[in-house]
Amino acid sequence: MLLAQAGVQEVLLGMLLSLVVEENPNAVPGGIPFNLHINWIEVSLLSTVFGLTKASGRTKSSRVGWRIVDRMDRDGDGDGWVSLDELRAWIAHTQQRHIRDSVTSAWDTYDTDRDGRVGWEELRNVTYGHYQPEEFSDVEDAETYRKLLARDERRFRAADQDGDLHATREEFTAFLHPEEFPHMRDTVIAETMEDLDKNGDGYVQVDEYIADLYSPEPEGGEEPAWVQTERQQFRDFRDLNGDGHLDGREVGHWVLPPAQDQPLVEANHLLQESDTNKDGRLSKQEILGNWNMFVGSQATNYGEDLTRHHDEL
Ligand SMILES: *[C@@H]1O[C@H](CO)[C@@H](O)[C@H](O)[C@H]1NC(C)=O
Ligand SMILES: [Ca+2]
Ligand SMILES: [Ca+2]
Repeated sequence: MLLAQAGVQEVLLGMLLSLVVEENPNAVPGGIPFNLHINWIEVSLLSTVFGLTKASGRTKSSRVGWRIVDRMDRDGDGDGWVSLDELRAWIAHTQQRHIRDSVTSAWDTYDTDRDGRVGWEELRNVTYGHYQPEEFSDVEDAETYRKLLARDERRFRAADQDGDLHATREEFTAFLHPEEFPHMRDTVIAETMEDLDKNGDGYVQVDEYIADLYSPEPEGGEEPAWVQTERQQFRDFRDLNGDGHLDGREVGHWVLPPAQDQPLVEANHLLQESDTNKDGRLSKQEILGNWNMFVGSQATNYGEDLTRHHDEL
């Protein structure tokens, strides 16, 4: 660092203030809460001092983080606070955008003849090569391939509502994100069932449920406490009719809970955890003070949005 020791603090403080004002033109009346978003400030400061402002991914992500908070409020009532409604709307918006983006990026891969539809044959050829199912014999794990192919075909047919074996964008979205579409419910349940029901009796026993989450150490030993908790969960919340295993209906209730407003659940959770003064709404400081949790949540598309440009949000 080339700055002389004397005066450094004043210089830094000046930069810091101008950064805060630049990023937050309607600065909170009553002063700037330095301590609360120290990470953002530190990173901004250091990179400014080192002349890295635009080059540093972390700086950019912190700046985008700040803007995300602004947008949450501005898309709502713009009163300077983020309410539960605004947080919920933002999370729903982020989810929908994530789904659209994933369909857009898959589309080019699968619509190989560029006719604006994804045919089952296109999807099969891209995913499994130009083999017919019976030709998997030269593949090492032929049985696994056959099963995966059959499963994809079943899912495709469920998504392809007009049954022409060509998926429109909407139908292809249902194929890629079946959990978002009520008419895909049976498919999601069937797939979950197949994944878990190792003894093939058509039910999920508690050991099959646990096996999906945890594999015991080869040398044996005590089961960790969280696994015990999961066993209890199975008994208390998954096995609704208490007959000791899960049927399709119970699996459905678990993986696609009825009428659950997922964005609202997530928004509530973030609000509870971040609302330090318990006034039922979030200030920017409260959000940035608990920023790590936001970075791990759908509100930032699990952190991915922090590398986006402003107008892509
Ligand atoms: C898929 O592969 C088969 C076998 O190579 C080929 O005959 C067929 O035309 C391909 N279909 C599409 C839509 O690309
Ligand atoms: Ca096509
Ligand atoms: Ca079973």
